[in-house]
Amino acid sequence: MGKRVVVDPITRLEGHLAIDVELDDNNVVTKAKSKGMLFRGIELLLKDRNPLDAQRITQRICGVCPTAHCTASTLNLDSAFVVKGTKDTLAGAIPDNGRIIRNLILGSNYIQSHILHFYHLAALDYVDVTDVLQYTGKDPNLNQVKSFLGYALTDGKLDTTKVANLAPFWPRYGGLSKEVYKLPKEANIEATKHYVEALNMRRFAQEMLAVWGGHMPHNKGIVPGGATENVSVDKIADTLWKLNKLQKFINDVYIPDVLAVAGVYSEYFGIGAGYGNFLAYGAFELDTEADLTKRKRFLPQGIAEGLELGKLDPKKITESVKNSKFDGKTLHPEEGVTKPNHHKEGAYSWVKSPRYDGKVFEVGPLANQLVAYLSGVEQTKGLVDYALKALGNAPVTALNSVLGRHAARAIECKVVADQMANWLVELTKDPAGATHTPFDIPNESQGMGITSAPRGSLGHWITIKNHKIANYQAVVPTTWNAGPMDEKGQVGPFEKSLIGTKVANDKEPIELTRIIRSFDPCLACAIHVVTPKSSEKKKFIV
Ligand code: NFE
Ligand code: MG
Repeated sequence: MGKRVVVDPITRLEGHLAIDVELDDNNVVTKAKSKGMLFRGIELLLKDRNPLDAQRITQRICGVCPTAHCTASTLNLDSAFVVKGTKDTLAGAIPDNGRIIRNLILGSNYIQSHILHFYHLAALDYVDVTDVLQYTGKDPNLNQVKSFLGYALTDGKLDTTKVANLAPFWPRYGGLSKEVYKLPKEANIEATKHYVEALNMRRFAQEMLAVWGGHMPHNKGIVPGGATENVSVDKIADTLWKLNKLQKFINDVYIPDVLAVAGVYSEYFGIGAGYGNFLAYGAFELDTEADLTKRKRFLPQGIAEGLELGKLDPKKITESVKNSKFDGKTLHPEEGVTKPNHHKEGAYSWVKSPRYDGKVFEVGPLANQLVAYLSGVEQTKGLVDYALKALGNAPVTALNSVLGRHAARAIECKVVADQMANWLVELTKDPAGATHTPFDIPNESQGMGITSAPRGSLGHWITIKNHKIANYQAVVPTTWNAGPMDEKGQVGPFEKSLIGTKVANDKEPIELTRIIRSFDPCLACAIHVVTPKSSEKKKFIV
């Protein structure tokens, strides 16, 4: 048995994830387990409720991507509900303005989420904020950071016994090592400035969402039948103003920073490869074709095995629970069950293992952008080719890596932001047009809502009986990526991407956390948070 290294919890991601790996004598990972540490319960909570509640309740799965759950649940209900007084499903009858408003709401969440991930979750793996102690200029944000770092100084020098005061900048693997944190001083200082600026940028994105969705999180704008808001010139102008600031930030700051990190840490193009199988449901509706596998989407739907593009067949999706803490067998989500069993023999995660055609697929911006690239989406193609050239003519296959995931996320952020400007212009065509179609809820029905969340392919499935939810299942991006080994012995994408990695220092395995963070995990989504041991309400003194 090799050396065991456990990282529990991995910080700077959403929720509670542990990784448990075995190293050989050369410190190379030979076995890896990805462990979701909390029970999910939202699906059980939906049973027997009014189907309309799904739009409200599933948004509570997660504070980062409630918009995506709102979108998936609404598409799900669109496909299960019918246009008032007819038998046609609502899915084919969404008015154009409603469709576009939905795109704007989801797009705002993408931009917020991708900026959040790069700057506030991942960048601290590469950027040494402590170089700001040497900053002598007048930038107020940098001087604030410098003064914050002052909590850990003794005689003007960083004192590693005091760094506990420096969260979220510390604790970190690699300490003060310049072999681990390799960016030059000026780049570290500049990136820290952008870290603070990015907070403000995220605010603009959230506000843009609120213009069309009422508020963020848990918007009320995307509903079965279309959208609740009407179009107005004020809303278009307000959104454009905010979007322009975000586009400038993405072009002048985010993309250059990702390329700068990629240039200095180029070995990470060779670290963290997954299976090379990618799955994308697609997102951002360009028409209202009722069948979601035929609907035209700005981010196209498809699967890529290596560089071979294929068509998605949602019937081929299953979830295995072999090593998950649930009873039951491998099922399609339409028939999925949620039967928790904390003490199940051999099970090591609360995450299920989604599979496509029995095989393991990775989801996320890399999957979306690779499918878009192979489908010939112009905007993506241009940016991917530009990035690969800027990185010394790297081949497309190099994207299957830690840096590939970061680059794809930045590219996705830009193409979505740029397209949002086009949608705003499109709204000026018929501002008085309807945004919503009235509907009936059938006595019995089934639905499917598939879209892409910021972290990748997200699907909701519903069965309605007696006008109530008889079964509801969500198969979530981080479930695809973080799931454990299945009954065929195939490990999940996180596990696959860790195996084969050489760790320089097994006490501070930063290679492993860099790999995991490149996926942008969200365990709240993957599992949903319910405390299994206690039903006691928390008490607060106000
Ligand atoms: Ni909780 Fe989520 C996104 C969804 S991820 S963040 O994006 O759906 O698994
Ligand atoms: Mg599920």
